[in-house]
Amino acid sequence: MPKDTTYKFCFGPWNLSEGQDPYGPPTRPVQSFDWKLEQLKKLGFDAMMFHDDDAVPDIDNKSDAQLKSEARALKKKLDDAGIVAEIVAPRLWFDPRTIDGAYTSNDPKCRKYAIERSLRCIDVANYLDCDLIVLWLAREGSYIRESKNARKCVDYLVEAVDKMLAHDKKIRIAIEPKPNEPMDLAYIPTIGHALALATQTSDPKRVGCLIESAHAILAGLDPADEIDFACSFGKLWSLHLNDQNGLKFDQDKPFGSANLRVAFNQVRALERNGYGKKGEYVAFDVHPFRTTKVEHWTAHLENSRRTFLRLVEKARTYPEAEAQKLIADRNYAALDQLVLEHLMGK
Ligand code: GLO
Ligand code: MG
Repeated sequence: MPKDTTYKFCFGPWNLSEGQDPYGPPTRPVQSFDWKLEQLKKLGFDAMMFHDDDAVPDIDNKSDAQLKSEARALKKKLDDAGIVAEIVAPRLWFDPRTIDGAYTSNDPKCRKYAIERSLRCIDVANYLDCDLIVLWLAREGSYIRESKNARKCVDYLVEAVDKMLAHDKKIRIAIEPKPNEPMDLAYIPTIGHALALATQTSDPKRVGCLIESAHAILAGLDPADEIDFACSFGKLWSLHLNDQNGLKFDQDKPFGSANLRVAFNQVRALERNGYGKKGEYVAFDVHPFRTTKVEHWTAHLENSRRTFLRLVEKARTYPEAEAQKLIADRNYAALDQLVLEHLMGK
């Protein structure tokens, strides 16, 4: 496998999923968290990402004291394994109180729940010695346009983020945009929306973003452009690399699996922006195919990292001078072919 020390890698327990989809049950036996951590360690990844209830299962029914002791026990387990907690994300899409949205629910009791749950998520992050939480705003949007007041919803989102920033003066928040699924239309569909929202909060310096390749593609955008945009504001604090074959359900395919050239351009964008140099991680938010056998359960993660590292080599050996000549001559047909030849190799 190609070696590179610039990048540190990460995935979450949900990336070793069991094969369930909306139309059918698991296709692999349910595995424990400890098994998943062991796989991560065996694969030589550096960090794990968490939902609050991956860290403290059944979190809503746990007291603050229980939350503290369970999160601390997990921290010890991670320390013993030499693994860091990269991020913690409040899972705001399972509970009945989040049916009609979490921070943007029409019901004030539900909005209150969502905020309280997020503050507890920050507590979990603190116990895990992690200063970054991720907000994937799964249900902040609508199925029926007229069911919510989108103007008010922006205020609700800012209010929720402000409460989090006030709860912990050191916590940073990375917003992970996605244009649809589970909602028909989400309120924060792109990085531009996420960064605009950040400017409205009480401490914009502590609000940044996370780009997921598939989510950018679902928004009809090029993930590499999203990376450059976020980096030009110094706001790309985490990353979910994966792939997506066009506009359909969120596929979370292995990185580069659908479009190698789009993947290459993401790696080039990361390289030119020095992503990873301030300690940021490359996470793969990828899932095994439903057909995957137990003995191949971790292949999608290994393959994603392998493709990523091979593309780093491709980015570093890209014939830049030749490309610049073609650009100066506006010979984009030749430039196009240069890229293809470089990717195909000899
Ligand atoms: C789903 C998202 C999801 C988040 C995760 C962390 O489409 O990509 O996997 O990344 O829940 O917040
Ligand atoms: Mg993601």
